[in-house]
Amino acid sequence: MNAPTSLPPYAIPAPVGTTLEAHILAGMRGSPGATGEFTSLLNNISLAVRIIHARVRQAGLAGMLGLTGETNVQGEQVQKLDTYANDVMCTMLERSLRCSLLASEELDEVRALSESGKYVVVFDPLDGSSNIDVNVTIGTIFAVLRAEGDPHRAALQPGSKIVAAGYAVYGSSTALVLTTGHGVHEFQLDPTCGEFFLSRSNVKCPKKGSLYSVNEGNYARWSDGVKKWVDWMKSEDKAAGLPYGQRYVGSLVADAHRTLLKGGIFAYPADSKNPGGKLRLLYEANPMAFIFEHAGGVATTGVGRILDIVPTSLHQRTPLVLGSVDDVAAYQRFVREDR
Ligand code: FBP
Repeated sequence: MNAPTSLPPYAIPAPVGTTLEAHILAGMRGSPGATGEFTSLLNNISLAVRIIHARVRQAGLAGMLGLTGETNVQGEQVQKLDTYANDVMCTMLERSLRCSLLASEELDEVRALSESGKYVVVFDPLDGSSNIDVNVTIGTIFAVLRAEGDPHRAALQPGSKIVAAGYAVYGSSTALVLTTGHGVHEFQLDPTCGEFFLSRSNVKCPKKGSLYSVNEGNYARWSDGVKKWVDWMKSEDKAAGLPYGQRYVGSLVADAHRTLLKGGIFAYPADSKNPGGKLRLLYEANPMAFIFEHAGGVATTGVGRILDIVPTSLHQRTPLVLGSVDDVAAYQRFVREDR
């Protein structure tokens, strides 16, 4: 009996989307001298994200909510999911044998791995910890650098040296946004088969948006320039498209992801409580800055380019302003008055 020529209507629809691995491999084919080590490192990171995704989705049932009772190097109370996500990232990076050194928000010091590893990975295993217990979007943020120079200081390279950066958003769906310096691409996790499929390629941050995102609870602690900026954002000015709408989730990944796709501005300025800023340079600001710049957006301290900062310590903080070219330029005009 011959095979049926056309599949019955309830058969599996084809064609299947582009997987993350196929997308990375296609990118590597274009790179002379590519050895596949970079691809396998990124595959290990995406597997870590899928394992963390699975635990996040069942956290409330698996006793994974709440605190461990420990305090991390940031002085923050550690959530059980922080520790779990950190363990998963460390294990997958170690197993990759491609990583000579890692640095994590949850580890006091860098961790040396395989000497033959060509890459350094810096990461925030679980971003938005304050939102874990209330079922609000959280994420994982990472950046990859080449293991150059003094092995112990290889994590302290400026963001301009990054070769790949990405973040995962554990929200209504799980998405992974990634750039290896050739455009910014978004992948959605299909939980039915546990695979990431390309959902948006060559993401561009719009030149101007209509949303601003900042924790206004810090208003009293801000400089005059920042206060004037936020007051202006809320003022009535049809020509300038004001007032803007306000959105603030309190998870960098969520606020940045919305800003990347819809445009507008996210800001975590320095203030009298955090004079150096709150967010961490190496594994929060730098990866986001690399992604925004490759999507045609901007990432600044308000005064200078985030990716130009030469890090001096592992957990140093920085003011961070991300977003559309026009909206960040407006912010900078206001804070310039502070100087
Ligand atoms: P972690 O949760 O990884 O420590 O990140 C810090 C963070 O939660 C960011 O995700 C977020 O943008 C910011 O802090 C929120 O701070 P605040 O509660 O002061 O607005």
